[in-house]
Amino acid sequence: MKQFNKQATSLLLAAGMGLAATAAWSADNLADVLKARGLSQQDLLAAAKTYVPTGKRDEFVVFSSGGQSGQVIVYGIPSMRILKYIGVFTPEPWQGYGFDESSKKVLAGGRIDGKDITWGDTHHPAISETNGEYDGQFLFINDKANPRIAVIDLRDFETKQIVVNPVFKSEHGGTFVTTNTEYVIEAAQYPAPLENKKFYPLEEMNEKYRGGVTYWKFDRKEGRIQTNESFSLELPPYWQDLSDAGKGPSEGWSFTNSFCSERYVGGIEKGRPPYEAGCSAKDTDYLHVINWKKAAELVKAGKAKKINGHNVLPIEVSVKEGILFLVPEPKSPHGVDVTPDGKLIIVAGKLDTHVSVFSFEKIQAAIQSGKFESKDPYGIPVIGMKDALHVQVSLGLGPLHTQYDSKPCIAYTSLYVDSQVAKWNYCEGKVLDKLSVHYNIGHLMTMEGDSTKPAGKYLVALNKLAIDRFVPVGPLHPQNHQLIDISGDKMQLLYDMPLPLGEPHYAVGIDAKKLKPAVRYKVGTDSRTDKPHPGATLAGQEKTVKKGNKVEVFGTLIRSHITPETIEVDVGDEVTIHLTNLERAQDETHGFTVSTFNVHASVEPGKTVSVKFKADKEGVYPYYCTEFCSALHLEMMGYLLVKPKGWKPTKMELAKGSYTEADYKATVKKVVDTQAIIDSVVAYITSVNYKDFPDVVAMVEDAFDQLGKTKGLKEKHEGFAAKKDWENANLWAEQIWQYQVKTADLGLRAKTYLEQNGAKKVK
Ligand code: K7E
Ligand code: CUA
Repeated sequence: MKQFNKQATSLLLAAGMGLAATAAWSADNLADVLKARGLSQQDLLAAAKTYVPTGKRDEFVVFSSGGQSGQVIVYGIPSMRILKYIGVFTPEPWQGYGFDESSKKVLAGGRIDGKDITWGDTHHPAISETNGEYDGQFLFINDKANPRIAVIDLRDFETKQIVVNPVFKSEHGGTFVTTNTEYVIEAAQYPAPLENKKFYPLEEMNEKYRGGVTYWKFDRKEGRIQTNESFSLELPPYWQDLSDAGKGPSEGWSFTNSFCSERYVGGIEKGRPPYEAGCSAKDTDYLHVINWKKAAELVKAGKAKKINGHNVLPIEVSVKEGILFLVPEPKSPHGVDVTPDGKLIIVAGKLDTHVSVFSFEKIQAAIQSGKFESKDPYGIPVIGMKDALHVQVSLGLGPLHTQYDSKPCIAYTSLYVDSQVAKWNYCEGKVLDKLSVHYNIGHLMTMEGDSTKPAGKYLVALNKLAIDRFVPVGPLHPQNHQLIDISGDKMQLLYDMPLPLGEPHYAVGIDAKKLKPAVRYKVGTDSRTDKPHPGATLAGQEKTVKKGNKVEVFGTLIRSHITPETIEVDVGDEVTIHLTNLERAQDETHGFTVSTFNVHASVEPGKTVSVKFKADKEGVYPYYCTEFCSALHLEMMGYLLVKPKGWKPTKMELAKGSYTEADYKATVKKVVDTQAIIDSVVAYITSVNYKDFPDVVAMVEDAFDQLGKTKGLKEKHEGFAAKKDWENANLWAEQIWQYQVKTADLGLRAKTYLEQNGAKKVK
């Protein structure tokens, strides 16, 4: 943080000097640019704080909900450059998500009542934690509309699992993880009968409608949620909202706020005041305080009842066993955020200018001494607000969410109505600073701000409205994520980023160094199951198998050809094409599609993917690689021939080229010349300490991999030449050159890398 200020000063000095000496500088000096673009020194400072020069990387990585897109958006901080969209609840064609067989199975995990649901209203991402700190292994995200949770593995940034909540019809307060990611918390939103497909009239709201909180058991070794070990607490038909897990002293507990504890039922069409009036009539709603550790034990002890095959602890059991309590919280609260030390719980008012800071110690003292002010209509003990409060602070209009700084006692709260971020001290209950944002902020997010060790430095305001901030793109505006420097005493606005995909509600930011994604898969891996793919194929073992009307192709991909290059089937056959990417080079992804059959796969190095379709129409359908993977990427193709019933071949010869001996000799010379280039590059690489550069070692390995494929081809083309078959002689010599080109390409990339990264001569 000090560093920031130092940098800032020297930059300002530099800019100031520039302004003073304008006349002497060339046309494109800093001062001229500032003037021409109408930038202030403050702008320049912000630019310097956010600019990440070419070749450099961001310090933090953000996982943002993609809102109604059903995806996750990944971007870097401080640059705010978008890095990836992860397909989660919605098919995502680039990654083949929903267009290849394994990813279809992941999406099928999110089917409800036998129907595909191909969108999601994603709200709250959460990074897996170890001892309350982000560990960078997994990401979870919820779907509010169709109560579901997804698991993303951060080794490959792919969605591995979607689970459907068995008892809710909507949810909001997910996902929040416990200190060691034992459970992923998901709370209901709008009350409904817990039993599936059960109808009760709205008049029976109080008796038959229920809310709840689900604790999804996460198996870290498998990287999957274990549904049979998961459970829910039945809760009254208050509208449970957000949640957070306790940590430190409050570990083992979780907190879920609620609104509409009025249990109001609207009906504008019947002349009743709308929900918005009836749901905000009372001055207080309830914070649910739950001992999840004990709840898990009760479930193990058989105290749960099964609803829709899922373990649910009835309210009476939770009350009797002393694991469920309520604390009044002011007027239609929103957001519940446990402080990094786990001692306090901050709830924002939404319709109240206050944030309320509750003390876990006081809550526990009330529970221990049995000091309750009343019981709610369902018999749940209610702790007096005064007995639980640490402090209440008036921050402004529409407080929603709170995040924490690396500095003790410092929090930031979003003020929706005021369109401001408030910085305040929650230990002393003092407002420290306010910053206007643009406009109507929902969530905000500090780096690692949900963990026990927030990293400070930056805050992102996730603003709902952009209004006039960007070039207009029609009535539907992007959202505006604003980057704010929180390293000093005063917050400083640095950058506006339009987010053009859904309404991102929440985001989490992690130190980029904690993420260790893989470069390639072990050859033959099914990335969605993390297991060996039954369709995996090695080079030279490609084959097409036909059994009855089922055709299975076991193929491979490598620059720049697909093996096989012709697939012949009969009309009506069910075709499955398994493809293994044999590349090991970083970023050598191939794609695959077959014309008009609505299949697509992204096949990263080492991955095996299957696409499946019914060849229900006769004809000729090109298939090709969809990633521009090499200079001869366009040649990476083949033909699917769907033959009519009873078709017999008539003309058996393929059209021939007219190659001559001269063509052959020219190709052979090209091969010899190219080899000389390769040899010189190899000589350079081996003359320096290339082994000290793991990236280069990988490139060299890949290069020799490619060159190794030329083995036996020289004898082959010479054999054809001896028989004066110039076509085959020339083409096989050409194929050697194709491999050489890829070798040279990698070699030159390695050479450039070494030159740019200060490789040293070795003897
Ligand atoms: Cu406040 Cu869904 Cu987290 Cu939106 S919620 S803002
Ligand atoms: Cu492989 Cu293009």
